[in-house]
Amino acid sequence: MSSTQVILKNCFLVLFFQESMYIEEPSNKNGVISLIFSLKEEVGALAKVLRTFEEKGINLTHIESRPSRLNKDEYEFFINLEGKNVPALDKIIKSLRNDIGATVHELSRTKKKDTVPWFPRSIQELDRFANQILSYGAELDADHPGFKDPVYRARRKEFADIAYNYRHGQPIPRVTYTEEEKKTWGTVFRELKSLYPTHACYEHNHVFPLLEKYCGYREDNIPQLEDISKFLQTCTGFRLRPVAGLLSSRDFLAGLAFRVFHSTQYIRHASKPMYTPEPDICHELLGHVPLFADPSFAQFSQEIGLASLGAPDDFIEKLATVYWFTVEFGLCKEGDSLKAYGAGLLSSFGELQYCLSSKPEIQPLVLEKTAVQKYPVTEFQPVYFVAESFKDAKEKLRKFAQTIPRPFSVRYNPYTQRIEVLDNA
Ligand code: HBI
Ligand code: NLE
Ligand code: FE
Repeated sequence: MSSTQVILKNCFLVLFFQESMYIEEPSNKNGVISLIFSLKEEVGALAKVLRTFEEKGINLTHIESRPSRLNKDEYEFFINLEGKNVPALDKIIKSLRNDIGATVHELSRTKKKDTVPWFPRSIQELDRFANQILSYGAELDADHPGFKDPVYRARRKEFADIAYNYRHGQPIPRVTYTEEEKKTWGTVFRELKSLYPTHACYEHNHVFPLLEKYCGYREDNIPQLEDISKFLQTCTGFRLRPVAGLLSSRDFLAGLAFRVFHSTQYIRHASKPMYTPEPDICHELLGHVPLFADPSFAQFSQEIGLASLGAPDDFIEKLATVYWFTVEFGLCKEGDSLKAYGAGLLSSFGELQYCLSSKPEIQPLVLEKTAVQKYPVTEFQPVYFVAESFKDAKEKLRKFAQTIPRPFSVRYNPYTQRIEVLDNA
């Protein structure tokens, strides 16, 4: 085949694939089932059939009729119905055939196991996640230190509303932080900054002074997401977008495929500066941001995102676990010593000291094992995994991603900011 033919063939596959693959829409989890059945022409024949659908609670969304060309005294009905209660539907089809003597053809049944979960194809489509948060950032659990603090709760709602109304391409609204908030930031900043030279990885320590120089990282100032987002774009093309609360793992990881990091903007409760289980501005800015400015780490993060697009639920869980033990709680080798690169460690002056002590268990990064490791989310980690380097972690991730059952592969086109889907068939 000539190279032109190869290119044409690939183009064709992309087009063909995008037209033909059934992608499950978020609003259409149950699929549509189409049937044709024929009935003898007599009073009430159709009504009788429709009643059986009604009795089983099956919703019809479309119906057409035509005289049968095979049997002059029969009518054919074409119907679409929502495939929610498949066992009931099987019963109805059986009874149509056996009790009413109808001829039934099943035209299509979009089986859930064959469908590919919806995923965003363009960076603008990340706007869809804004109202798909698992817990609204303003609702706190009873064991949250801010639960009984009405001022803190009202503040959390203000931040949630900024994120809720944000759309791709807009500047991220600037926030004037209160004196109390600045004080919390100051404590976290000061304590962590004194630990970074000995505890943080090389890349983190390399970028940190740049953030002080260009983005207002100071003990007495909480930097603005918009300034950081612009800075990151010049380093690696990563950008921030504000998020109102926790996203599902699927949505959160999908953002990374576009080099978009969903960032919270509120700060932890003043009563517990040294550790919080949820992400907050200290965690995002001190933990995540410095590493997203590193090209190799940025690429590793994007690979996790790309691997997640359209992956089945069990693989999303595995990728989220890999994310947890790398991007959030990863340790890496530096010569003979261990350093922290995980954001959950770099933003908690409690856990940053603990993770390099002799207390936790340390294991090498082996994705097949790492991906199924159980972990607590509200206390220090009992187990950490050590990466040889970001490059090594990225290569391991690529291999791991190949074990994900997907009938297609994806790549990100940075010029169009779109995901290109290639048929593997
Ligand atoms: N959502 N907003 C937000 N921030 C996170 O850090 C985050 C998330 N959802 C899931 C998640 N992190 C991870 O624990 C993994 O499931 C990807
Ligand atoms: N425990 C971290 C901290 O206190 O900053 C946050 C972890 C978020 C996953
Ligand atoms: Fe995080």
